[in-house]
Amino acid sequence: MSNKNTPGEVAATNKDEQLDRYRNDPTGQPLTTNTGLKVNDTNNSLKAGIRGGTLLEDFLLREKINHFDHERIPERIVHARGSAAHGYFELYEAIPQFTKAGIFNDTSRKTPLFTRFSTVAGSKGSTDLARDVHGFAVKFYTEEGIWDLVGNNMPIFFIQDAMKFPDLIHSVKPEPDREIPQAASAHDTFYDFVSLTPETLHNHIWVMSDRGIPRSLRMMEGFGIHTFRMLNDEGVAHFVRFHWKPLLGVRSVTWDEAVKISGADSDFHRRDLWDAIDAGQFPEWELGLQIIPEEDEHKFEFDLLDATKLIPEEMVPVKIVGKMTLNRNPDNFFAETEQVAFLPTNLVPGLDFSNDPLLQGRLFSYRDTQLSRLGSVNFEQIPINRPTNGVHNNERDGHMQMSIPKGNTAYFPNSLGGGCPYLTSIAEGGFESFTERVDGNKIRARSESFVDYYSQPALFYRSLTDWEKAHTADAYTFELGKVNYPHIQKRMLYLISQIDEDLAQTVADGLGMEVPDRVEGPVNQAIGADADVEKMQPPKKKVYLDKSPALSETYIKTDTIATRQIAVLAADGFDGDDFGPMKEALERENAVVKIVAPHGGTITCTKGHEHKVDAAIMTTESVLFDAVYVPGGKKSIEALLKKAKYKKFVNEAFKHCKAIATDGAGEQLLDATFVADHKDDAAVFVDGSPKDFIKAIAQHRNYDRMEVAKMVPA
Ligand code: HDE
Repeated sequence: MSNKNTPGEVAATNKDEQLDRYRNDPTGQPLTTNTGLKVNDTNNSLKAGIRGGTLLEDFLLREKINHFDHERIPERIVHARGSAAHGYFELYEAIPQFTKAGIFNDTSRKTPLFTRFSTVAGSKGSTDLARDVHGFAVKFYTEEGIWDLVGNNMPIFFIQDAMKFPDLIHSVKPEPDREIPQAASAHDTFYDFVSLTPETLHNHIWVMSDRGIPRSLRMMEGFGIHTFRMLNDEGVAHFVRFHWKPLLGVRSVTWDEAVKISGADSDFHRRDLWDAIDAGQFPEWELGLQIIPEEDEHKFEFDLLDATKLIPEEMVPVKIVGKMTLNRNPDNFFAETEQVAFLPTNLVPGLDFSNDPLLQGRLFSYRDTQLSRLGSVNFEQIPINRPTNGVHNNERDGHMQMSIPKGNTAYFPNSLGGGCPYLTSIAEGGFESFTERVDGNKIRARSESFVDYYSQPALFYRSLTDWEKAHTADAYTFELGKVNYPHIQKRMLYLISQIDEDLAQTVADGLGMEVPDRVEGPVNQAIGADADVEKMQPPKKKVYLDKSPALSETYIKTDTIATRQIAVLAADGFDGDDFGPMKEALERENAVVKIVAPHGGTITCTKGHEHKVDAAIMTTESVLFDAVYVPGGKKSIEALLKKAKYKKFVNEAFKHCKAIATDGAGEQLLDATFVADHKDDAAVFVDGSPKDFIKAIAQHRNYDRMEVAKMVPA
């Protein structure tokens, strides 16, 4: 790679090394103005007399206040709430038969990357635990330039054509008159839109399932959604869909927890990601590809260009090709996480788009939005957005140009500049667009091959476990219960009945309504005023696959409890002989053990050792933990029993189907709770072994307890 003539920038093979040129460390440095002037007082303004008015002359005051006044930029129009981390990608196996992209051909490379996770609807300061689609955007700094894989944690999208995106987003965002509700889909306008636009049903049922409320950003799958293309050295193309598979498995919280976490710690996901990386517990995802030869394009019962359809893994297996590890937190939230700009148009040779009409619209939107968000066509010069290879072109000037382009030619072709920057042939690595034969009329319409809205939501629902189905039905009932217009609720019930009649009946029972057997007016108004509405009505669901086990959260197996948060309920006089071995066993598995005591500071165990309290009971909540352990110790238990919140803590852990263990007198706390009559539960351990407790935590939840858990008055 050449360092020659890189405007203002030396090429870097290492993103961290490149970022280091921009880091500003104030340690041991004097405070200065932006012009480097050392300052001797930043507490008092310059006044005409000690009690007099402030002088216009005070440039120190003006610089400080002026910068402050302009410290905000517009938040992202969608995906405003997000958290990010640095990491790298490693390839397991070269795949030159599919793509010539360097990142997929060189197993010795460690490609630096920056990944941002987000919710969609809420503002920048909204709760992490909103029920929502989650963004999963990865920026790879490859040797051939930046590749952005800007995906979500669900494999399909709400709409089929980019033209509908502003409508979708306007319907889900807070209603424009009162700006209510924040970060929530449970409101009239969203369901008005969804019920009139049945193509949304598939993504919608995913959001209603537990996938909409992940336990951790580290426990979500990621999907590129659209069909893309891979091109090999000979220009032969394959269709491809991208999948990220978390090594920690896919795990979620329950809705009751989500609501309570939003109050107890609205930064729950952000904190979890940061803490895990900070503790050296680096989250990892494997990258998988579903590869389809060009000639198989029309082999499926759905259209590969339709982003509301997934390709079941049972029909096209996911080929695992590499792994992403996130191993470093950003230095600065604004400079990196807020200013990072993802563009689906950021591609490298060997990758290309398909004609998916949703993807095609995105190819315009992302560059456009950066201009209002970051304010200048030079946004790619912001350190986090810079490629690690050199940038040379004739795009000059503009707000905040950070480079000093040399020479007197800013055009191509030129002879005065020696023909530089010069073009690169495809053989030598110049970008190549796939040559595709296109025939047909220029037409503003929807392909009939897209008109199947029920088959895949039905497949998804059929593939869930009983507890996943029950949670999904509860979510529909909750959301539709927040809708104030019976005609919208009825339209939704009708559409749900087309997915699954039992599901619709359960939701209708919860709403105190009947499932209608028809619905007034065309429910498919997204197809245009002149479309043949009758012809474009969605047909009854098809069954081309009975079940797709890969769609259930239980599909990815894992037995780790690393980073799981274990609450130890204890007070002065707790049994050190119980606690020691349990703590050791949990920490050996890299779980995080936290003492929740009646007060802050320290508590002393029966062995006379002082233990630091991690949280006083009044500062924390059961929903912030994955499991509860109560060591013995008569004095300790007496103290816990005096505080009602400990009983609430245990009751809630039981309600949320978490593992609970006690030793010795710890059982007395259980006896004072709902758990007293359920000590035979498979994830309740009275004087049990740490090994069994650990196994139960690794299972995430004991949902066999679900029906009993509903009775807990917490
Ligand atoms: Fe986005 N989307 N989107 N989107 N999207 C944005 O770009 C848009 C879509 C996704 O962490 C915006 O820089 C249109 C699908 C993620 O910074 C904006 C359409 C998928 C992120 C935009 C879609 C996504 C965005 C707002 C329909 C999954 C956050 C700020 C044609 C495959 C990236 C920004 C980050 C962000 C437009 C549909 C994922 C406005 C027009 C489908 C993860 O450009």
